[in-house]
Amino acid sequence: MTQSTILTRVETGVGIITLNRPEALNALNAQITREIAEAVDTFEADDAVGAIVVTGSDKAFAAGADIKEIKDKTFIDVFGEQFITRHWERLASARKPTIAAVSGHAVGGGCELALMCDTIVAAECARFSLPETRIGAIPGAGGTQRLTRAVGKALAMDMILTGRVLTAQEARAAGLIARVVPDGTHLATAVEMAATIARSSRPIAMLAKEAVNKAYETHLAEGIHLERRLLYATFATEDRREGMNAFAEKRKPQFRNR
Ligand code: CO8
Repeated sequence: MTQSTILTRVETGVGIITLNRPEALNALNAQITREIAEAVDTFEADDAVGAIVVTGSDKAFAAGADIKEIKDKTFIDVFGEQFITRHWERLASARKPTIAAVSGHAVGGGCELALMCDTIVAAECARFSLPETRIGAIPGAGGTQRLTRAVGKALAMDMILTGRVLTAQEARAAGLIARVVPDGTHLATAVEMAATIARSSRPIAMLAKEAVNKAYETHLAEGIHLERRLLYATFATEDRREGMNAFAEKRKPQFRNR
């Protein structure tokens, strides 16, 4: 049997997916993208998991699509097998909150995989780039859309057309990532953030995530309308009542995820 290309574990309510193809700097081949999608399916169905963290090694989050695997493909191959759409996008459609913990190279599809997560925590040594035009392709896992929405057109064009590499500090200043932490502490920070999310009410966190993501997909009036509807929906939950009662009674809330 082929050895798995990822490692998974659950810790403090957090499902952790570690990309594990060190020989190829976690380049994303068909097997690893399928296994990531399967791990997301498993964690979404697991009541013990309230949030998901995706990480790589200290040297590389992921060095992009596996160029050696795709270099001989034809249009008919990639069109027929729904290359990228089939497995990669599963992470983007996760309903539970997701965090990318990035160290080292987040290149091409690796950067795009991080961008599929709800937020990104990076070590100082993290480097972000979309250099696909350097090898005769273009970003194809959402990069032209998600990067542009995250950092704006001017910087997205700079990165995509010239292959410019952003340092972690530059990525944070541009709004691509949420936090920069000392080398070696990115995973612990991301897991701590995810554990905080996992301790909150699951349905409330999912509603909040859905509302924020809508800001990327629709116009302002429509987004505000959805936000208001989702806020009203929180009033149908026991956890909303518990959260507000706990505040009034000066005690910690006991969320029951309902
Ligand atoms: N695919 C396959 N193998 C890779 C990849 C990759 N993307 N990246 C690194 N590797 C392999 C190397 O070939 C090398 O293997 P070997 O030891 O057998 O020669 C091993 O990983 C280590 O890599 P390096 O020796 O190159 O390590 P360095 O530290 O010197 O350099 C870099 C690190 C800068 C990250 C360098 O490896 C690099 O530039 N990699 C390629 C990055 C890249 O261009 N990524 C974008 C890929 S395209 C993409 O993601 C979206 C494509 C959508 C197109 C759709 C088309 C249908």
